[in-house]
Amino acid sequence: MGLTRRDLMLAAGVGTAGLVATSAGGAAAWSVAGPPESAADGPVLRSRNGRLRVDLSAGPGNVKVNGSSTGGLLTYNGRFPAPTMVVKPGDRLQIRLTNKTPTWTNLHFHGLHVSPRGLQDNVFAQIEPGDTRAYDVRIPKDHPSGLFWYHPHFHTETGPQVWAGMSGLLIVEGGAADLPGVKGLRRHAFGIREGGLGPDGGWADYTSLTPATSPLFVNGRINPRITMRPGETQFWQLGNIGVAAYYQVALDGHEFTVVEEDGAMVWRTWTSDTLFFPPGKRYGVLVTARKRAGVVLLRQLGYDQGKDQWPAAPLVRVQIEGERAQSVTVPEQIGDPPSWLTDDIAQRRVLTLTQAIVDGASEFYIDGMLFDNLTFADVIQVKLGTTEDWVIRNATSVYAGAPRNEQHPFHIHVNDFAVVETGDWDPLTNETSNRVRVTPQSVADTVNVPWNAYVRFRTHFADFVGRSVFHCHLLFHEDHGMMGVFDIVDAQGKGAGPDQRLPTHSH
Ligand SMILES: [Cu+2]
Repeated sequence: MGLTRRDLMLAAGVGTAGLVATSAGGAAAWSVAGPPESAADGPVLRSRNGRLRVDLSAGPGNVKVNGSSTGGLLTYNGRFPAPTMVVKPGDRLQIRLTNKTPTWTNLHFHGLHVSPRGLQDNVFAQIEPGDTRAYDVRIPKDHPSGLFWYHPHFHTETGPQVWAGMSGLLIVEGGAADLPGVKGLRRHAFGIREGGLGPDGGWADYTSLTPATSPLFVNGRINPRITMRPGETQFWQLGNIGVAAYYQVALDGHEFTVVEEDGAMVWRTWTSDTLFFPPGKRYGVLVTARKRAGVVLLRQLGYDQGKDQWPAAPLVRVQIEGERAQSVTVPEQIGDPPSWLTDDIAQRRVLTLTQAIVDGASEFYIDGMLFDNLTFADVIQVKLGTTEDWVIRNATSVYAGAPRNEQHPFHIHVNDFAVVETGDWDPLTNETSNRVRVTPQSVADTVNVPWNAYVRFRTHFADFVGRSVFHCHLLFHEDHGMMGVFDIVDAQGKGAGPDQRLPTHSH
């Protein structure tokens, strides 16, 4: 319901650009004819009268990938990527999720500040194969505006299911998009992710994921095309909705003015030639096209994550053409920092990310613990309404037993944080160096922690009690243990819900 007719109409607008995979020395080479502009942004489902009702069916089936029917994916409603959902602060997001996959699943709304209990943003929810469950996510009236995304978060299945196609964009309207001058600009939302075709032409197996053989998709397309008029300013929201790739993104000869980070308007804008996207990261930016017509490319410049080296690749073809347009600028100061940034610190915590090879298999830990083994004694208790100071440090180099180190994108659910300090840290001597005090200009929900380094942030636990998680957003790491649990508890001791059982079932 709701989806069907609109989807059919949108599908009719999608062109016939072919995805061509040719075998050359065993490696897949990729080329593609330019898809029509209508395909650059995927299908959109918008809330009406305070509600967005969606039927989502998660399951296998042949799916159009870059214009070609492809088997071996798991998708929502047969779409790759899943439909973009657009809601407003104060809306209810009501999703009837039917699980037609062969394993457990659930839904996570990455970055949303909503309840982690019941069937809202509850990663402990378990939806069995064949079951249909009704999510009812109540988005607060004062919810930040920006780009979010949704994907399954059932432990051990998150990586395989997102890899197979189950992720999509979620936009909360307002914020930077409504700034004077910005409102009315042409907009694009780009969900960027890696993927792959197997030898049989179907979607490649998750375990075969390598940077060298993974083509990059933007809204399910390889190198989609958009247009800009000379001098035109557009508002772009970009997010990394894949499983492992890191992106350093640039637009030839242009710069980005950052107005939004991780689903919240920044309070001080900044300009940059590049945008850095570890898994899960999002930015909203203003881009002003040069005055000369022609084609420029939005590019992945490439990134060395330590274990994986992501190569350079084009993402979007930007055709600058037509009549000159008026450029738009915004002031540096567009908002105010959250008042909790100057709160007294109720609690300081240090979390250490490590990994090891055990019996030939990779294990990933937070403070030496696998998520699978956590008991109630390992759950971090935080108090509703307080502000804490957390240090996340990466000791991968000590335990990796491998010549290369790894970086970890740290992500926490329910509440945002503001990074206040970064630096190097030697896990052998416990000495810190190159300390940089950061004056926050924005909040975030995802931050990269390089090897032998640390990140310090402040976070405030507002509005919602319940049990939730923090974890590495490299989904293989998360699925293999690098995830911790925290309970937000109110003054009466109310916290985790009855449907938020730990994997050890011992709470
Ligand atoms: Cu990691």
